[in-house]
Amino acid sequence: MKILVLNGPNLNLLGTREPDKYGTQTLADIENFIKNEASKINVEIDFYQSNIEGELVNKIQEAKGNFDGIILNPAAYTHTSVAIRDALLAVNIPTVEIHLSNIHTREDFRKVSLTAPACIGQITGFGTNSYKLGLIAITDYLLKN
Ligand code: CA2
Repeated sequence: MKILVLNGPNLNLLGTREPDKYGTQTLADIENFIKNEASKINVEIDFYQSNIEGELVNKIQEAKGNFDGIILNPAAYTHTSVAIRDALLAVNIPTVEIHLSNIHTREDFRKVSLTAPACIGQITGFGTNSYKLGLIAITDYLLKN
């Protein structure tokens, strides 16, 4: 099973600023963590981050035929991106949206996700463990569907 882990804008800054909101782990730490979890269950991970909306759209389009599922933290594009939502709907690859923070306890604009309706579900608020929970959710879904 092959899973694409896609990360949106500013997540490359993780561990350097705002540790109260997003924790102290870097994105490289999260990549190692999720790849280690995936290796235990024989899942192959491709891990990618971009600050550019179109590059995330390209990655989603290229995932068709190459990945069984997607774990997506669209970061700020969660709340704005019709383009990412449309790409997810176009490729129709099962996707779990994840967030480090609980977007429903933050500012009102973060409570709305344009991308979640194109996903099979959303995991939000568990810090780095949101990635692990996303992996459990997507692999379990793919085994049953
Ligand atoms: O909680 C999440 O995972 C978010 O997707 C993170 C996004 C935010 O816009 C979403 O509402 C929720 C922000 C990622 C920015 O990460 C930073 C890391 C360090 C310093 C500054 C930003």
